[in-house]
Amino acid sequence: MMLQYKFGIDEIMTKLNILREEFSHRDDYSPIEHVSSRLKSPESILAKAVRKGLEPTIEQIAAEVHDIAGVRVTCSFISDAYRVYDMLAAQNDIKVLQVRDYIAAPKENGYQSLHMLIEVPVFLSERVHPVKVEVQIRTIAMDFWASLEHKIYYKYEGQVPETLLAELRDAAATANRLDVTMERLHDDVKALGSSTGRYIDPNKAGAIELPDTLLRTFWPQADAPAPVPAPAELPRLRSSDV
Ligand code: 0O2
Repeated sequence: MMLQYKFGIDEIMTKLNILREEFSHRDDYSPIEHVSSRLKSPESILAKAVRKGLEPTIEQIAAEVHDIAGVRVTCSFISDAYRVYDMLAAQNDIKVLQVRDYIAAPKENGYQSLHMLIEVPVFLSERVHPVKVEVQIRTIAMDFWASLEHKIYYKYEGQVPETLLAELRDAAATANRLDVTMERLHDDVKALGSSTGRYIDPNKAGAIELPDTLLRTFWPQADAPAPVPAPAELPRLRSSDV
């Protein structure tokens, strides 16, 4: 049983690594920063089964414990998390069984992450076995918060003092502000990159690329990016032109 879950993890890791490599080659940027996986230990599976009041049978456990095979994807930006979700959900050998969007609706303690429970076929020698894998997709900031919260939770054996819980909720809000700010900055820089104008340096008799917004800051009279003549005919602009 555990081997089948391991194969399920292998399938999803391969899919994610292919996506990551393809993005890195094509765009020089990947929405996937990091991928890790873990197979829940038999002790943790049993503990979860007991917590959920299940019969300790393989059938009950396989039906009700959804995160025996777990894959975690970290992304730089919140929009990347949804992008990764869309790319996985669109693969036609993957069946999405359940989605929990703790980014849109964070948990009471501040936990944020996008969870998708998926089923992937594993091709064994004599049959095809559908395996459930829980994929957690989140930003680096959310991941940082979740791993610390997890440690604190286990250190206090679930009885975390209220002051610490309040600080964790604050920290989750801070992490979210950081995510939102970083994403806005990233979008601004992308927008600058896609609309560059040209500024002719009077001293160097050459043209350098400047984002439109900067060009207009230094050259307000420019309604459109300055036309760039062929190098041989470059004019010398007076400083009053600029
Ligand atoms: P571990 O040690 O990471 O394996 P369900 O039976 O599906 O209704 P479940 O399994 O609690 O209930 O579902 P959920 O909410 O999808 O949580 C599954 C996993 O998400 C957890 O597994 C954690 O890894 C992570 N997670 C959920 N809530 C929190 C949280 O508040 N803080 C942190 N740090 N992680 C969380 P396990 O088995 O609880 O833990």
